[in-house]
Parts: sequence; structure tokens; C-alpha cells
Amino acid sequence: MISINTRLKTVKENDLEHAILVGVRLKDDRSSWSLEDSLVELQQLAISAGVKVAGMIMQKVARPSPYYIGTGKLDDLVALQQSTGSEVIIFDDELSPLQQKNLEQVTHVKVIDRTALILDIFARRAQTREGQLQVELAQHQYLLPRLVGQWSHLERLGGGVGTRGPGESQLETDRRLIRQRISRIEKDIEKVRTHRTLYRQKRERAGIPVVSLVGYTSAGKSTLLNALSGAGVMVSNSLFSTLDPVTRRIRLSGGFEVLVTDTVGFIQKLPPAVVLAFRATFEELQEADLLLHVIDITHKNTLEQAGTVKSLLKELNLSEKPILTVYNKVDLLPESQDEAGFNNLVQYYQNKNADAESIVLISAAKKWGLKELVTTITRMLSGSTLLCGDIM
Ligand SMILES: Nc1nc2c(ncn2[C@@H]2O[C@H](COP(=O)(O)OP(=O)(O)OP(=O)(O)O)[C@@H](O)[C@H]2O)c(=O)[nH]1
Ligand SMILES: [Mg+2]
Repeated sequence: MISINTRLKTVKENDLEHAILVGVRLKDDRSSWSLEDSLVELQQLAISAGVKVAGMIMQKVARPSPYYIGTGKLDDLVALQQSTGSEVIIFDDELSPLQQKNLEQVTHVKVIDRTALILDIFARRAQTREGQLQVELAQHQYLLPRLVGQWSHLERLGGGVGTRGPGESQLETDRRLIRQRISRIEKDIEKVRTHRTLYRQKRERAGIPVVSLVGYTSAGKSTLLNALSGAGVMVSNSLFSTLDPVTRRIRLSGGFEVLVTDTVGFIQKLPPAVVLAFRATFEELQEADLLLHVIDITHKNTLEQAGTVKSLLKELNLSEKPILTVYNKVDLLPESQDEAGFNNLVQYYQNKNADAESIVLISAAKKWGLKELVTTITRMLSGSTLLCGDIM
């Protein structure tokens, strides 16, 4: 198992590694994200994982080769890696085990993909037992199909004495150990989850509505929770600052109370292993009476980010929930440098947009627009009769 654990720790703690990033656009890719923007995001992920980006390579290809990129680009990649002395190459898309092995054999450095990078950030951020278990589960699930690649080179040498036998049995042992570990983690997660279900039932009896913050990573969800409740949740400009869900009770106008939950952010190309492992966290969202979709209005990819969140909500069967769209970071817009400018902008927006009812503009950092936000939350919850009755 030592070799497996070493592979899992793709990026070393407290050690600035230098990386080359590689982005590829396949011909049949229907993503709304441009190759360049996706790579810029990968760069932010790399920085969030403590990696220094030394160079980037991009290519559009019809279909992936055994090296994912074409052979000409592969030469460029090797040259760039050597001239920068980079220790790691990070691909923006999931590599097959064989592609990863082929690339490592040619470049002689570690080759990882976006998924491994995201899992590495998650491993650094997880604070609670449940969060750590979920990350570990995701890592093992990511690794399991990839074990094949580590031994197949022995088979390709022609098999027979000294290759197929030991290789195969080692592979089986590794697989079995990982499967055992996976089922142990699943059981542990189940235990933690039972705890949470009990807590949830208690809350349901108390009848307090739940408002859940959802949105792209770094949209400002935790900043908003802090602004609403003084929660003191960690906020940072690195991606995936929040991993473990946090719930705070806040008082709305009229003395009503709601629970506001902050949770892991979304990102494009969210790895299936992560979705699977964080099932419990995402399932919590099913309990929400209202979703606040927090959007960074100033990001270059605001539309793409919002679209990514919407399709993930659909995948998680959450798109039927009442949703309030919250445009955040309005203080960064040139029209609203101060509160008076902000109020003018809100007024202008409300007059102009027929659907302004379910959209609120705010600055979580400056605490602008929070009163309007709270009023809208109250109205939406009252509309669903959740705030009727005596819950105090
Ligand atoms: N100027 C400005 N910056 C903001 C605002 N809201 C959040 N930020 C900044 O945006 C960055 C991300 O904020 P977070 O609250 O950590 O975002 P998040 O959505 O919780 O991100 P994850 O936990 O990574 O999913 C931080 O640097 C915040 O200071 C805002 O209203 N205005
Ligand atoms: Mg957060």
C-alpha cells in the first residue's frame, strides 16, 4: 500500500512544485467554456494547491492520442518541461491510465490531471471527519481503475516468466486492499451520516426552514454566510476554501428564523469520483426549502459558471427547488463604487427587469443589499407557506 499512498499525494505539502499545464480541446467538445478560460481556471486550481505554474501548452485535436496530445505537441511539452525544470505536468482533462503512463515514460516527470489536482486541494481543506472520509473515498475511487496502468507495461513486455505472474498478483492484491478500504470508508461515512440524519429529524420537528447557499467556487458563499450571521467561516480567494458544510441560524424580518447552510462549491468538469463521494453532502441540499444561487457578477466567465451550476443542480435533481439568484461582488462594478451608486444600480435594475423578483444584487463583502435579500428570502419562504404558523 505504500506505493499507492505515495501516488495519492500528488502535490507535496509546503513544497512549491513547478508545473506545466496542458489544455486540449477535442473536436466534439460541446462545452461552453473556451480552452483558454478553462486553462486559466486550472491555473487557479494549481495555485490553490500550492503549485507554481511555469508554462502552458494548448492544442485542438480531433481525438486523443495515446499521449492525449499529438506527437508534435509532445515534443514541445518535453522541451518546455526541460527548459523550466518543472517537476509536474497537469492536464486539464481526465487522462486514461495508459495515457498517463505513456506521458510519464516520455517526460520522466509526474503527470496528473485536473481530477487529481482537485482531490489534492480537497485533501488539504477537509477539516471534519466526514469531509476527510469523503475525500479519501474519492481518492480511492479515482485510483481503482487506474491501477491497471501501473502493471500493464509488464504484460506488454511479452508476458511469461517474471512478468505476468508477479504483476498480476500484485495488481490483484492492490485492488483488493483498495476495495476493502473503500467499503470500510463507506461504512464509516454511513455512521457519520446517521448522526446527521438524527440531527436533521430534530430540526424538522422544530420546523425551521432551511436556506442553502449554492454556487461556483469562489462566488462568495461563505462571505455571505458570514455577513448574514457573523459565522466566522474561512473565506479566501483560493478555490474550494469551503469543503465541510456549515449551518447557522439567522433571524429574518418579523422574528422568523431560518437555517442557512454553506457547502462545497461547484466547478466545471467536477470529477464523477467527487460527486459520488460527496453524495451525502449534496443530498443535504435536498432538505433545503430555498436555494440561493450565489453568482460572482464580475467574473469573466459569469455566464459559463452560472450555466455549470445550473446543469449540476439538474444532475443532482435540485432544479425543481425554489431558487433565488444572488448576484454578488457588485462593489467591484465601476457603476457602484459606493453605497449610493449601488442603490442607484439596484433601482435601475429593478425597473428594467421583469424577472427582478427572484434576483437580488448584493455585495457580501460590503454588506450591501442584505436587507433586500432577507426580505426576498422571507417573501419566497412565506409564499411556500413555510413561514406561516408559529415557529418561534
Ligand atoms: N469585492 C468583493 N469580494 C468578495 C465579495 N464576496 C466575496 N468576495 C471575495 O471572493 C473570494 C471568495 O469568497 P468566499 O466567500 O471564500 O467564496 P466561496 O463561494 O465560499 O468559495 P468556496 O468555498 O471556494 O466555494 C474571497 O477573496 C472574498 O473576499 C464581495 O461582495 N465583494
Ligand atoms: Mg466557501
